[in-house]
Formats: sequence, C-alpha cells, structure tokens
Amino acid sequence: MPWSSLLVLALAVMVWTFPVPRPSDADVKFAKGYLEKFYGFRPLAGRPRRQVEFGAKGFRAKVKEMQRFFGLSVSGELDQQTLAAMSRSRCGLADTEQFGDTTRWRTHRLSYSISRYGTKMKPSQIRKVFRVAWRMWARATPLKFKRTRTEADIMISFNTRDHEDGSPFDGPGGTLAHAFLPGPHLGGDVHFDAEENWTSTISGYNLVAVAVHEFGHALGLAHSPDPGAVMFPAYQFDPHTDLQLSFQDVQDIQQLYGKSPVEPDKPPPKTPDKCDPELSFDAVTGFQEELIFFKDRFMWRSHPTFEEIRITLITSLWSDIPTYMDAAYENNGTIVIFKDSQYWEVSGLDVKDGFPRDISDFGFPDKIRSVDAALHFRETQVTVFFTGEECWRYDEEQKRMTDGYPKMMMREWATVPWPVDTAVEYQGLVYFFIGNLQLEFDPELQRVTNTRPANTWLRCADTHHQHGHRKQLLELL
Ligand code: TQI
Ligand code: CA
Ligand code: ZN
Ligand code: ZN
Repeated sequence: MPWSSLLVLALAVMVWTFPVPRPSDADVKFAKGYLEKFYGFRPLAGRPRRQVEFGAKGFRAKVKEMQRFFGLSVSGELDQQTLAAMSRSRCGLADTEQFGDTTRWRTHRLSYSISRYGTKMKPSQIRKVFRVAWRMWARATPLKFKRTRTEADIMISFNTRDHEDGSPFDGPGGTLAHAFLPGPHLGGDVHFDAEENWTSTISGYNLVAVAVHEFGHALGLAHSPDPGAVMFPAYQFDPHTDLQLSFQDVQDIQQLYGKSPVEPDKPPPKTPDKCDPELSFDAVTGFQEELIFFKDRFMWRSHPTFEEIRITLITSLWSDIPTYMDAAYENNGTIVIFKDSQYWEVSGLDVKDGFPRDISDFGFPDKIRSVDAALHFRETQVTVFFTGEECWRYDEEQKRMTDGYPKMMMREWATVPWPVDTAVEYQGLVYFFIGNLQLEFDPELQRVTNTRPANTWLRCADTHHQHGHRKQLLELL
C-alpha cells in the first residue's frame, strides 16, 4: 500500500473516531494505572504503591502532562488518541497489561540492555552477573531474557545522584538501586547506584543479590513479607548457600507468568513455619536469657520478654556463620556452632578469629566427621556430644574428652531414642529434640518426664496436634 493511502486511511480512522464517546470505566481504570505508573498520578483513596515519587497531582492535570509529552492536543480529556498513545509501547518492544493488583509483561520474550556501566566491576563480569540473575527468574517461569545492544524492554544502567527520573541516588549507602514496574518508556528499567561498592563476593554489596531483587520488581513483583524471599525488603547475602529464589518468590512470579515448562532440578526452599506440626530443628542453644532455635537459614529467638517469637534469617544477626548447621551450644557467652567436621566460635556479633576449625580439637577420633547434637551444662562446665547411638563427655575446664567415652546413649540417657537432632539444658532440665518431638529429661530422675511438640516454645497458637504427637512418641519408645 502506498504511503499516501496509509495516511488517508489513518486520517479517516481519526475522523471517524471523533467526536469522542465517554470513556468506559475500563478505559478510565487503565488510564489511571498508566498515569499512576508513569506520571506519578495517585488516586486519592488509594495507597501509594509507586516506587518513584513525582508528587501527586489531579487526574486531569496528569492527563494533560501526558498529552503534552506525546504532542497530543492538551485537553485533559481521555479521548481515543490519548488512550491509544497510552496503550502503544516503544516500537518492537513488549507490551504490558494490568493483572490484579499489579502490571505484568504481556509477552514471555523480554529484552534487556546495559546502557551504562560506570563502576569498578568489569563489564564482562557485570554482564555475567545479570545473566545469572535473569536465569533465576527464567528457570521458574516461561520467561526468556535476551541481552541486546540497542533499545530494550528493560534498560539497565549504573547512575550517580540525579539521573532525571525523579529519584536521585544518594551516594554510598542508603538506596542501592531501584526498578520500575513493567511498562513502556521507563517501565521495567533498572538503575543501580554507581557509587556503591558493587562486588561479586561478600564485601560491599553483592550485585547478584541486589539484581535478582530489582529484576523481580522489573517483572512486576512487590515486596514479600517472607524473610526467606529474595523479594523480602532487607539486603541479605549468605556466602554459605547458593542464591536461589524461595518457594514464595516462585509462587509469586508464577502467579504473574505461569509455571516453567521444565521441571526444576531442585525444589525451591520453603521458609519454615513455626506452627507447622512437622517442624523440627537443626540446633537449639541457650543465649544469655534466651533460647535460639536454628532451622535451615533461619532462627527464632525466644526471649522471655518478647511478645511474639518471629522468624529471622541467621545472617541478619550473624553474617558469617553457617546455615543448615548440625549443633550449637553456649559456653560463657560464646556460641559454638557445628557443621560437618568444622566448628565456629561466635562472640557478640562476630565469629572469632581463626575459625572455623576442625572438630578433632575436641578429641574426636578421625572417624567422627560430624556431631548430631551438643549439650552444655553451665554449672558443671561439661559438654555432652551426641553422635548416632554414642555420646561423649567433654570437660570445658580441662579442655579434654573425659576418659571412658564414648558411651552408648542407652547407658547414660536411658529411654531417649537416637539419633537426636539437638539438645539443650534449660532451668535444670534437659530437652532433646527428635523430629517434631521434644523430650523433657530430668537428670536427677534419669528419665524422660514429659513430651511435647518440638515447636512448643515458639508459642504457636495452634495446639491441636499435641495429641497426635504423644501417640507418635509412644510408638517411638
Ligand atoms: N531500593 C528499593 C527496593 O528495591 C526501592 C523500592 C522499591 C522501595 N519498592 C519500594 C522502597 C517500596 C520502599 C518501598 O526495594 S533499595 C533492597 C532490599 C534496595 C533494597 O536500594 O532500598 C534490595 C535495593 F531492601 F531488599 F535489601 C535492593 Cl535487595
Ligand atoms: Ca546509595
Ligand atoms: Zn533511577
Ligand atoms: Zn525492593
């Protein structure tokens, strides 16, 4: 078709569509979403949910602002032309749609482009980091990400201070990065503060960890209340475990884009629930007035005066200690943590210098490559280690294993089944944790005096499962 005919056709369409009928409710809703995203429009009754603040203005004022930008007649009315401009995206680039409370990309093939590097990390390394970060979202969904050197759906850049999007960066610290929800123009774009100390290690800010989070926003995800989620709003980087999306992240992104056509090689990790009747623990230790319960990458602290016991990441308190640990005990304010054949001593917020060390320090023979549980008695300065059906007695004052050990558990801890997950002394009684059970052992009576669900001390409101636990225990003993 010759250009002149196209022009005539276009004019005909335009003439034909005027004068404007009243925009439908759906059009108004769409326009509000659009203006909210790209022009800082805030519906008065709505909560602020935008990521970059432009300041609130009235709906008509925002429509005018947008019309001015697109070179349309500045009427403040939602006419067909205006709606068309709103729904048109950059040439050849992905479109988006409103989906429930958020916006998602309409296509599964998205392009990204790195338009400005400008930090001390090498460009090749940065490209690799972004490839890794996109792959994490791609694995969970049907989404495919391809880097281009031109205009892309998602423009990524490192910027300094004011970079003309209304959200200036603030130099080292503070804001690290931000992303725009899916959409045309700035939509989907990701900016990193070039003045941060970006690294691919534990020092400074780990670029993969922050990129995965920002890319989640660029795909339409909001923050997650799950502390195990990549979309949880707290910087977390754990050098001991591979960075991966949590079960919750996968649920949230699949809600928007659907499942991946290929099965995952390993299921995403679930954040443990303190009210799960099946909850077991890796380790439990005293900690001054508290007890700390460790599980996977998480812990719960039960301070007598804390109202509610909330789950946190171990790394939010101790950034350098291992996760998925085997055992832990407290000795005089120092926490000793065991994982495989290594142990760490933690004092205050830091791992002591020279750790981890090998557990052979305690006098274990070479065949013992890990411990199940460690139980410390404050009064006597004795630590008991459990390895399978055997137990060991370590004298903290003399720093040596007591002669005659190991002994069979049956001889010293009659009626306690093995292997145990963890053990702790608390107010003169010993508590063993075995799967989802907790056994109270009275050292004076030399027997189990009570049994409860393992998670009893986390003060879970739900106690319906107690009956089942006791029954299970009777079968165990
Ligand atoms: N940037 C914030 C963030 O990405 C910007 C932001 C987006 C925001 N949505 C928000 C701020 C809603 C407040 C409310 O979350 S940031 C993290 C965190 C940042 C923060 O620089 O503060 C990460 C960047 F908090 F998760 F650690 C990356 Cl990972
Ligand atoms: Ca900053
Ligand atoms: Zn920006
Ligand atoms: Zn965020």
